[in-house]
Amino acid sequence: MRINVGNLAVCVWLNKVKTGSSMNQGFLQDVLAGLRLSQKALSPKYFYDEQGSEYFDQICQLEEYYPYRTELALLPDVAQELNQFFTQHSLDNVQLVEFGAGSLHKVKPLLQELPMVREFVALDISGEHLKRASADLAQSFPQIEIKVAQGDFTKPIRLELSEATSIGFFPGSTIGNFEPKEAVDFLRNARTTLGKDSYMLLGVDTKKDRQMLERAYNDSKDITAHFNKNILARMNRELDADFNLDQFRHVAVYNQKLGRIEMHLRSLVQQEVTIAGEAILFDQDETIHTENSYKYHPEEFEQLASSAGWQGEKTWLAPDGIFAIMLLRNAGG
Ligand code: AVJ
Repeated sequence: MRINVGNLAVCVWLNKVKTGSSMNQGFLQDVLAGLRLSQKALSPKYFYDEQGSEYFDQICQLEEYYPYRTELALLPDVAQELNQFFTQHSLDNVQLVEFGAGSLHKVKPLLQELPMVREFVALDISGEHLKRASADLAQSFPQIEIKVAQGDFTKPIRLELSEATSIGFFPGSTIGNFEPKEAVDFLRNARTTLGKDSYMLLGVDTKKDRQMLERAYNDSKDITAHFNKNILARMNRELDADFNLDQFRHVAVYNQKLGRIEMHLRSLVQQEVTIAGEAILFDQDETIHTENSYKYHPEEFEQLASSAGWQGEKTWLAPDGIFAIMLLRNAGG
């Protein structure tokens, strides 16, 4: 059997594979700390329980949400050129490591074109979702060793590395969820995780006009609103909270100065909410900041990556420059 899920073999790869209960502990602590801030805030990583991962998959099918389909359309070309590049560099034993692997749609075009990939390691915070997706992937690629692990990749992780050259894969512009400083930390950690002579392939959403950006996060079917509010529903389910979802409104705006989409949940009334016995007060119009999605000019991102020890090797741009896929090389040091 090629897939190891939730067993001891998985624990060997990760410093800490969070179990259901310790995950909940961390969730409660983070929630209470975040909601005590003067600008209330929650980490977007908590969107992705079963329900949230499902909503996110629906977002990816929306006409307004250009990042998903734009990146997916770019990947076959990227994969072909990567094949040439790796062949030229005589890389014949490659291990692909995907961060935040989710539904595993994006890796398929890569696995199809890259015969040198012998092993695929998928990390995601939503274990069940990943488990289902990986069973499907294993069927399509019987020749590739597939390993999946539930884990929080915002923390440093340690992988049991084979002799293979490691290539990190971080699609979807999920890197945009980090503050730029945190993105540098993540990239530096990834460099340690992947080892010397490694590469990193990243999806980066680019800066563009406000209208297109805001449309992508304010879809006409309100799926993004459900996705955003799911974090409230999740607290109700898991933390014995009593949020009334109708008393909050989804807000997504482009903060041009900071180059990021911000998602918030705005309290429509003054109200008190209880979470695990703790009372939290909301003024009318007060918001919970639930997500940042940073947008970068490709050169700007290269600059950021270089401060984490990664050198820009190649950039693929979608038509009109609306999305970028970037290959970085571990510059050592
Ligand atoms: C998964 C982080 C790339 O920022 O565009 C989609 C998440 N939030 N719609 C993004 C998201 C609202 C998405 N990432």
